[in-house]
Amino acid sequence: MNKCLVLAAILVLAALAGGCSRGGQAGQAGQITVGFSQVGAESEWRTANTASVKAALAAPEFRLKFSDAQQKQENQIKALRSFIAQRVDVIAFSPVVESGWETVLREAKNAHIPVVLTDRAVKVSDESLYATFIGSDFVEEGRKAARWVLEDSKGKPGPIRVAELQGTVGSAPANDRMKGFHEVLDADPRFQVVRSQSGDFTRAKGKEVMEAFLKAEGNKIDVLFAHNDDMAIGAIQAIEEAGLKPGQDIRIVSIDGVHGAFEAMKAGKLNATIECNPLLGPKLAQLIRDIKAGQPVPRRVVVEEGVFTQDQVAAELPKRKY
Ligand code: GZL
Repeated sequence: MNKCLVLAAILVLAALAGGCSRGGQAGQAGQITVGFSQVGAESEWRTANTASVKAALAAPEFRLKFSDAQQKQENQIKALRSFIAQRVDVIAFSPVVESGWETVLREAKNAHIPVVLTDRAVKVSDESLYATFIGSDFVEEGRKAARWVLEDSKGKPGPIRVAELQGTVGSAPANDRMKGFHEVLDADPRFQVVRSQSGDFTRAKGKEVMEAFLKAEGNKIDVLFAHNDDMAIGAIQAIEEAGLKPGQDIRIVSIDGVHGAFEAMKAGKLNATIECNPLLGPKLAQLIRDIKAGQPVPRRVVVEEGVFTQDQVAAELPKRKY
């Protein structure tokens, strides 16, 4: 009888020990438990980004805990604190805005949990609060949009009246795309930015703000720069409802390169989209493996991306992966 009790106790202890490795509840031995906090589901880009991350971290070596913050920083901070309490192996997240992360990132550091920034950056006083940042160069994306406007406006006399639909207030893509766009455009005195306001990266808000722009400017807008394709697609609806021809009466350039943008270009309603690659999953998975294996990782991993205009749609659309 005693032998049975001892054997049972050994089996129970072994099971508990196996389940107590970092990663909270019983993850399989050797799995890397990853806590991922996503911005939300606000755009086609975000949908593609989430699909890429989930697909890459579905590999058996990972155990993914995924949280959707619905574009609220407080939800992301709660999620990060929950990942810390669950003692995940690595935290990865796309910070909805640039500031306000110092405290929770210090809590992760004190818990010896490495943090990977994906897609968007943070502003912190101590760069050691995160291991690496994988994402696009948003300032360059803004410059590319302005360079397209300059090219498209070659030979046109001023004043050329520009409206700008900004992304989420305080977010790295909104701040940096605006910075890059104005760095290039403001050098040409023909351009007047008559309206600039946030559409929060969504189609609905993009349409609503564009309606207000058109009303305020008496439809006298020549160029629209939208920080993402979703807001441009919303604005296209507003432009049509105002009786104007998007892509002709108002020349439109936006950023992301999502499928909807290629469809809009095919219909002649959008003139150009600056690619912002959301397919970060595979590179993120490799960074997490390397961090877990104690390998050095670069502080910054930039993704390559192009510019697409209407004349390229036929050739490019079949090749698009998002
Ligand atoms: C950019 C990403 C932005 C996209 C938007 O990397 O953070 O957020 O441009 C998305 O479509 O909502």
